[in-house]
Amino acid sequence: MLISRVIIHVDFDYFYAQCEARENPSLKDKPVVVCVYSGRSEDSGAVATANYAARKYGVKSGIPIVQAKRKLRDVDAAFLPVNFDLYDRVSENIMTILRQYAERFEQVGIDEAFLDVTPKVEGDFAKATQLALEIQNQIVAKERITVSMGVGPNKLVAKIAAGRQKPFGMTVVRPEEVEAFLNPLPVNELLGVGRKTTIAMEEMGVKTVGDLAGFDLDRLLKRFGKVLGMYFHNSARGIDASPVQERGVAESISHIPTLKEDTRDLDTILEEAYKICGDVYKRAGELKFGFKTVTVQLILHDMSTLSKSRTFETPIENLETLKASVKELFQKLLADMPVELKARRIGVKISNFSSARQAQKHLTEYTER
Ligand code: DCP
Ligand code: CA
Ligand code: CA
Repeated sequence: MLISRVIIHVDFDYFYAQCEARENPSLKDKPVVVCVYSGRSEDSGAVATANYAARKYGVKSGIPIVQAKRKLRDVDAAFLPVNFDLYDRVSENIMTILRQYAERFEQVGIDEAFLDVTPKVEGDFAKATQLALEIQNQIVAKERITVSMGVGPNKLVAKIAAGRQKPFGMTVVRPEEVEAFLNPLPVNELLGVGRKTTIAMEEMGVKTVGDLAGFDLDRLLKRFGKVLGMYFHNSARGIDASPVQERGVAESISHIPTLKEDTRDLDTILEEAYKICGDVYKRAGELKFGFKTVTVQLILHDMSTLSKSRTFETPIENLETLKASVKELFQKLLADMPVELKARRIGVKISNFSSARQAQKHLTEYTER
């Protein structure tokens, strides 16, 4: 017998705000607004998220802080700056719990994940519901954070289900319930149906997922093109074969340029090395990675490699520290290198990241300078 896949989607409730409330219990019953201050003027910037007490007043992600303050002017509300270290730490802890339950695991951003639990529950949705409840309670017990869950036969259905009941909700959609579950929903519940597409579909008389599922396929393909049209058609019918897949988390960032000529001269090497420091440091900043380990490499003609690394107690906070460390490491490495040898390429690598945000596995660039 063909068993259905069983996929759980987990989305953490009002995540940044909930982390803040966990750390400071006095915030528990107040509206909490977490803000990204731009620093331009006192209240310039946007709301990252708000707890449900604040949402009652119309405060939500993305609105200007000034507007949120206006909405909450008569209320005892807390406005807090973002504290990414806290959210990263909580996220990593919860992801570690989730990962243990999944046959396959896929983290999406800081506060969402898919778990394929098919073998564990033998394709049985009743067992899956029990498992999902257990996971939900486990997270409350260990991390004091509530999450909402969706259980479905694929990622598409599980994700939409997870958003149906929040906070601390659980929505289970069995394979035979998919059609009835999806049909009444507005089309913009589907991934990839944004504001423009919603308007375009409305003009075609398509308002709900059910409308889209029943819409003439040829006309749909003409309007949106083959790939997108087919995607909408399948999505509206709850068809999604995409696997739950581990996403690569960057483990290191390195640049390994070729030197203009072979050398063992420290100054020549450092001139090149400092440029690389700037590049990798910038890249780590873009990815919002903190890193603790610096590795330098000397690559010889036969591609044999000499390397030395140093790991700091805390993430490296500035480019100057990185450069100083790189200099020290190359000095040591050159002192150890047999005198008859010269380096053809040099490398600087940073690793041991303190935040596991999404990125490719190894971001190495072999560049010619
Ligand atoms: N976030 C942000 N800016 C946005 C949207 C979100 O900084 N425009 C951040 C803050 C959120 C986190 O991402 O806490 C997760 O986003 P969600 O959309 O999942 O929203 P929440 O977790 O805050 O609330 P919900 O309970 O609706 O999931
Ligand atoms: Ca969330
Ligand atoms: Ca989310």
